[in-house]
Amino acid sequence: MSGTDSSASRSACNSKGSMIVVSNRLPFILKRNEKTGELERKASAGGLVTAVAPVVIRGSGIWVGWPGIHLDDPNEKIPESNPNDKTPTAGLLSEKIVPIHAEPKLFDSYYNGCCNGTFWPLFHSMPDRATFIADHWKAYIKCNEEFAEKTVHALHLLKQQKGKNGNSPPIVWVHDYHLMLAANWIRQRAEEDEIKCKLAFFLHIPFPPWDIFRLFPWSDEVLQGILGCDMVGFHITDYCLNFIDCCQRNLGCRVDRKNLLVELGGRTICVRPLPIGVPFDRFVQLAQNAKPVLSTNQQVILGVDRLDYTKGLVHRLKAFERLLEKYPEHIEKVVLLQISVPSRTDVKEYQDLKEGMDQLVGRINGRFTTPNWSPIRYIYGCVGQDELAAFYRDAAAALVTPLRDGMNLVAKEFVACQINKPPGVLIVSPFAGAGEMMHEALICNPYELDDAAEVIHRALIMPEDERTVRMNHLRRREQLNDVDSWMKAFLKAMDSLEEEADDIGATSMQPVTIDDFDEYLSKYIGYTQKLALLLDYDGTLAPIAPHPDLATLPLETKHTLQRLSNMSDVYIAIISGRNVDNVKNMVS
Ligand code: ADQ
Repeated sequence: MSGTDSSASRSACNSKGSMIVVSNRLPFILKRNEKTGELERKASAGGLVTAVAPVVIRGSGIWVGWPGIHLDDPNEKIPESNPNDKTPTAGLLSEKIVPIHAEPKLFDSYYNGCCNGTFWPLFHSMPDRATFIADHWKAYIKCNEEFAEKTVHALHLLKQQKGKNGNSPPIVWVHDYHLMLAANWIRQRAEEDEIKCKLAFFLHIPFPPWDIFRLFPWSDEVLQGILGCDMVGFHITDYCLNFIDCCQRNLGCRVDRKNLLVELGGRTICVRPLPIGVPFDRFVQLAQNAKPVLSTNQQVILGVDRLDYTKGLVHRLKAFERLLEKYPEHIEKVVLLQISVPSRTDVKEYQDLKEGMDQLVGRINGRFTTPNWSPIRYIYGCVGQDELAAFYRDAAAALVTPLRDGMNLVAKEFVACQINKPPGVLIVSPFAGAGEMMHEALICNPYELDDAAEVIHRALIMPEDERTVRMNHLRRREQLNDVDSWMKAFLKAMDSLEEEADDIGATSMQPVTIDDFDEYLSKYIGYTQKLALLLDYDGTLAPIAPHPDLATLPLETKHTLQRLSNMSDVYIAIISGRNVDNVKNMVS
């Protein structure tokens, strides 16, 4: 498969109204230059920014968020981007930025206390790690109010601006668990000021089941906050259903599970699965251009994660240790390369994890190291995108085994970078959103160490043709469902996608190809893991004969059908104008 085929679904998209993005962080951070004392922008390179920033810029929209620094003077001007800046936010003018300022202690209580101390573990179904502290919740409310106020200010700015999107109402897109209360206040204040807008929320982490969610003492307020939106998006249908369940059981809302709708206060809120993708073609390009960084003949198993307890790193190391115990033939032949980017380093939980990892790596290496080889290479740090693409490209397998994860972009980036033959093998946890949809990966329950060791062994010895078939399917799906198509799906769900003439032509004029057919079928076969064969009888299974009773099944066809019908994941249906008994007679 070519990694750079272009498709209509991946052309740039525009929104009908200007877009205001509201996220905890701005799409870049501000740093003070130590020599000049001036503020400077430092770019962030995430997929979300890559997809969303161009839409905001083209539609003359605004980004509301915290700049990553507490400024003494809140009126200090946000600098323009550096003239050499080639990142997607380079075109985001400072007048299109509305920064959030918060008193440092309050912000810490909101961010480290409530967001990362409560919602992060709770929403990842780890309630024992969550703290429920009223002051943190109060700080969360205050900060969300501040974000809401600044968003209403942004709406006023758009109203004054006579831009290209003047006729359609602006879209306000609130992101993630930091801002679950903001939408309701934005709606109320916009209504008071007679400003029309469409409101959307997207959660990047899982939405937990009701019996976990209700542990949060102020869970009703959270739901009411989110339901201030017109559309609420999650990565996968399971999270949508969890949310709908909570709305019904906590708030007594009328809900429609089939069409994913919730009713509250006379409004109907749409809930939609919108699985995020990665900038696939950019990763292909990076992989094509990156110099090799692994100088070893050993097979490399790769792990790339933020150092977070949800990512299952301790379990992963233990599974690798089990592999070496059970299959000593891998000793001196295989290396686990774990790259962990420091994260939330001022939180004790994360400091403990770092210490635990250091000790475990030391213990396993101490146990198995030989004069020529150590089983684990551990990089505690952030690596550049080029280097990352080279690691992805050259690894024999990737271990993406979180205990819980909203989606997990690493799995998708790895797949995009598999441009070499034979390709590597993706091992993914069923508890990541990615595990729900990347069916051709090897699925591995990170809690079950023995089985995880078996799965790693299977990946290491997998024949080339099996690797290739699996990876081709994975790559095709991720290329089609890249981050731009996620952006389009979002705008469609908001009924705010500006159809381009090219797009309309492309979808209505292009002939259906075998690839389209494969893609269509893979949705059904892949999702259920079952194969349904719908077979026409006369003229297909049996040759046309002068009389219907003479149209019998050839023996070979009969045997094939028998073999298929014995497989538990294959369903066979015969389509015919004959009556049922007659068809049964003919095939039995
Ligand atoms: P995260 O929890 O941060 O995202 P993930 O989706 O894996 O998790 O994204 C991590 C990103 O950081 C990837 O783009 C990866 O390349 C990069 N990264 C990780 N380690 C790195 C390292 N050592 N050096 C350089 N880069 C590194 C949250 C949710 C996820 C959801 C995303 C997007 O928790 O479930 O997929 O948002 O919605």
